[in-house]
Amino acid sequence: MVLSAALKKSMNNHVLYTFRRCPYAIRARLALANAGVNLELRELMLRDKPDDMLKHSPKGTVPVLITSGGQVIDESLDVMLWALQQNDPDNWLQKIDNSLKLIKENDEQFKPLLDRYKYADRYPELNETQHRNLTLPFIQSLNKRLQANDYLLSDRMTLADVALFPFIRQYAFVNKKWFDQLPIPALQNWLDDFLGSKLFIQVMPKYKLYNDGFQYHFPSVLP
Ligand SMILES: N[C@@H](CCC(=O)N[C@@H](CS)C(=O)NCC(=O)O)C(=O)O
Repeated sequence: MVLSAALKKSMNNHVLYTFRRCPYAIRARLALANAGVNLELRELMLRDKPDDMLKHSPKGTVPVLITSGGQVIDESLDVMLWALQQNDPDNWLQKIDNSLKLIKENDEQFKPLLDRYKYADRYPELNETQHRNLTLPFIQSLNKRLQANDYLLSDRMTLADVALFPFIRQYAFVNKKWFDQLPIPALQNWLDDFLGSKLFIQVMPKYKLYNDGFQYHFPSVLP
């Protein structure tokens, strides 16, 4: 069978289905970019997921990485670990057990509280301030860690920093004015540094949609 050039190309490349603002997709792109993994990026909207993505990963969440060998990796943490196993130039995998513990706390305990605060009108059993109050112990615990070290687990960035950052970003921007006046300067500085970093900017260009016929080389070529 003669393959079209496009099909041949996509068979040789890793492919990433992603949604720009999704915190899970952001953490995956950060790890992939830092590892220098070249891939074909396919941007989507959650309400209009490409059929070929759903064929590979019917659960329908982003990110989804399909490796050139055909392996489907559809959990963001697994994408990060896969990327860093290819190449981990800054040793983000140091203290991996502690990283995984903190990431679990973020994903399983903090994230549901963040959703309730961000979408408080969908959870009317409490008002927004009450929902927000429930998030504070975790936020304060991160600030305390950052008072002790430059990063969450040590004076070097680890997987935990990269995996949590997109969620803290999302949390801060629910009400940035309120977040900025909290007495948590260590966490605010950590967030600001990350927001201004080359790596973050590199993974946040506005891509056109794969369903409209666009796909991009990632991370090197900006659209
Ligand atoms: N546990 C998954 C969660 C990914 C996830 O929930 N992504 C959201 C977007 S931020 C999603 O795709 N939701 C599906 C939808 O809203 O249709 C992971 O870590 O990759």
